[in-house]
Amino acid sequence: MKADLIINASTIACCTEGKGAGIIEGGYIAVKNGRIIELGKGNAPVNMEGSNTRIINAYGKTVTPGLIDSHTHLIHGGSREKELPLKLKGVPYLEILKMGGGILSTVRSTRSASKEELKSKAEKSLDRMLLHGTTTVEAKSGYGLDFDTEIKCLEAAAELNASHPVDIVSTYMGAHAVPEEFKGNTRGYMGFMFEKVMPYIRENNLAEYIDVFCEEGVFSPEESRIIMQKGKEEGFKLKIHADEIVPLQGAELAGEMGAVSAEHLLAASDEGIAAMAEAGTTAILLPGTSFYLMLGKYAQARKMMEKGVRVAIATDYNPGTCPTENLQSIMTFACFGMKMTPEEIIKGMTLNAAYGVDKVMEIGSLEAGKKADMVIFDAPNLEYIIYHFGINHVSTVIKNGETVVENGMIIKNKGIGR
Ligand code: IZC
Ligand code: ZN
Repeated sequence: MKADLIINASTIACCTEGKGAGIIEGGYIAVKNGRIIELGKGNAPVNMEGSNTRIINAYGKTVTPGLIDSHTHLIHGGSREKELPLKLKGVPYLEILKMGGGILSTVRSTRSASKEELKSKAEKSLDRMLLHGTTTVEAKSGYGLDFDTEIKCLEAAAELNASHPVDIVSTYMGAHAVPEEFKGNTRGYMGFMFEKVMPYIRENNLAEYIDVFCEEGVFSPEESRIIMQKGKEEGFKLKIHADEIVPLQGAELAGEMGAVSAEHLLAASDEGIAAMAEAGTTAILLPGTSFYLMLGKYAQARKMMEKGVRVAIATDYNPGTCPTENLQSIMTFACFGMKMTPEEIIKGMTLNAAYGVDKVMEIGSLEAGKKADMVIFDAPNLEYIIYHFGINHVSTVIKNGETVVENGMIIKNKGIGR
């Protein structure tokens, strides 16, 4: 039997259900066989302190659940730093896409990369995520668009899920853009996804979700509805990139379709917010993207929370609109951009993010019975992590009860807890 005991933690953010982040000041967490068995304030139960138990002294430190990055475009080839001059000249994101750049430029790089190349690039990203405290990540395809490349990307994600400590939740996002070979024939491309790609992914269990980029010049709300309906019929759970730039009633559509999550939502209407609250759709907000697209505008997190919508926060890690794997930087953007409190933010990257990927029974909070996915930050409280921004505060990461990061460095142990 393997056991760990964290003692003397200055702050434990349990992130359990209810108001606030369930803060314990000065506490302990006991872990056995990869699960949390007990936690509380004050001294640890004596019966844990056997010779097989590893003691971790977290004095002066903050313990949180393993962070969940609930929206990323993990697998892709190439990078888009060459778009910087265009961005600085003020050429809008959707304009760059229309010119065949943006997503379509990453599609070209991804198509020409081998599966091994994609895996080794994504593995570096997963390492960075883990070092910054992320233990579960949602990963969307959508830079292949043709059959072979989409499958290559989803297989790469599945193989990395098996070999890397970070758990990956996979999403098929064929509806990320209309590929050049179907230009002007969106319906033809939709038919191809429905007949050729979705059934194969389903049969081979390569994705749990589908996602659609409902946006002006990409997929209209009508097309998005058809894609979501078809995805649902195939047995996928639903996600949608909704109201990112142009208000298209994407939030309303998410509620109507019973999507697990709607993401971005900068331009979501009051009716859309109400529809999401009614349907229990989690809002996954991506403040790093607002910053990086220089939109001068953030999603209305405070209003969504007031209206009873669960708010999760993620990186949107992708090569065009938010090239960072670091959720700690995103905490600072969420705080200053959306006026969220440190407790709301940590809940957004743990419990609410677990709702956003429908894994709340296993992860997302520190409570007896859940997986021992935990981060120890070298910071006395949550505020400090957000305040001292742009650096990595993680000292230790525990995944399934195994220490995978120690003193801020990865201890390589592939296939842990499996
Ligand atoms: O590569 O531009 N919004 N998809 C929808 C993205 C941003 C990623 C990209
Ligand atoms: Zn995205």
